[in-house]
Amino acid sequence: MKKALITGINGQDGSYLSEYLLSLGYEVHGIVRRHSVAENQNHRLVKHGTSQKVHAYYGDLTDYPSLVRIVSDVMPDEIYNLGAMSHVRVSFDMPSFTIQTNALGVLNMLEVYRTICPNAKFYQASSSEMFGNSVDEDGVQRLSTPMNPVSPYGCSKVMGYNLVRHYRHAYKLHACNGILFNHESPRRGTNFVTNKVVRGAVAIKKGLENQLELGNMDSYRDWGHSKDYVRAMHMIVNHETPEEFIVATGQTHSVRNLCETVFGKLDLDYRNYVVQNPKYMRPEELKYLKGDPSKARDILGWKPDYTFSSMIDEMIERWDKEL
Ligand code: NAP
Ligand code: F7E
Repeated sequence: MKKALITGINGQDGSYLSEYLLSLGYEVHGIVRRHSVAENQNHRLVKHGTSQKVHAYYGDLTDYPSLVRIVSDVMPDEIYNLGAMSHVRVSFDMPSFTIQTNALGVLNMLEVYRTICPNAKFYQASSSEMFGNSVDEDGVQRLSTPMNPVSPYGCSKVMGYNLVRHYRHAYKLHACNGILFNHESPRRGTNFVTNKVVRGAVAIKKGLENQLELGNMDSYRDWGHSKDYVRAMHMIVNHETPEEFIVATGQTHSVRNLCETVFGKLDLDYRNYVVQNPKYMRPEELKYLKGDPSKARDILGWKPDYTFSSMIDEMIERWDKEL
């Protein structure tokens, strides 16, 4: 039985990945952070019925001794480093914590990996936010597109990405990066735009709220489903050679189009309900993302099961039940 260790196991991706690895017969271990409300530290695992099936340990990416203890105890075959301060807007408010966790945290994990279980395989959750506003002439980001991050989050992820490549080359480790474009689901945090729009539209439809406040509606994102993307993580780490892969849908939608689609599915016109609030704008915005997933498709055989539309349907269903 293979052993996987997941940092950020209580996050959106961590919860789907643990379910997927359990379905493949893995023994799944994960790191959770202590929270003053104990129920919150593993709430996604409890909610989706996996808390009793995984082994959870208190730890933190910024706390090196905790990582040494956990990795020595588990001796994993595969490490998935998903833990991060993952909200781009919040990274402008908390730049130091963001860098500590998303950049120095990767360094901590790599050192522990290199010294304790160098024969394991290592996956790093890298992000399309690393590209910033670089776009190739044909309107796509690919592995050769320059990285010019435009947020503390993007800067921290570039550092993590480069550290993984450096450790792979310097110490001959099986360490790889998945550069994942935005991926969503009913489990997405409610302060990310997709789930915020879906929750808000369903609340308006039910007469519980009467408007939705958003920031910039003219940015474009390549949105896929987390469930499809965690399958890609497993494929990337188990590819015979450690490499970089882009995971994306190859399609892009504006935030405005997202609103049109979500409200439209509920027979509402978003223009009657959505208002802009400068509080949700960013000091610097990443305007446009559209990824080229051809390497993952051709080499790994990865392809998504969900479409933009079926993903939104699933998210609407969650809020319809919950509100
Ligand atoms: P998420 O829902 O925010 O989950 C992040 C997890 O990291 C949470 O469980 C969080 O713990 C944990 N965490 C935060 N700070 C930590 C620290 N200092 N030490 C240990 N754990 C810590 O994010 P996600 O959407 O699942 O994303 C997973 C990873 O993929 C992240 O690294 C993210 O940056 C990256 N990524 C995401 C996307 C996307 O569109 N979703 C795209 C590209 C890359 P709590 O549960 O206690 O808060
Ligand atoms: O914003 C705009 C916002 O916060 C998407 C993370 O998973 O993907 C995610 O980062 C767009 C931006 O995601 C609101 O300005 C408008 O243009 O959902 P988001 P993100 O910043 O793209 C990348 C790939 C990651 O790696 C990150 O971890 O929507 N927008 N109005 C808004 N965004 C939010 N959150 N809230 C609004 O009210």
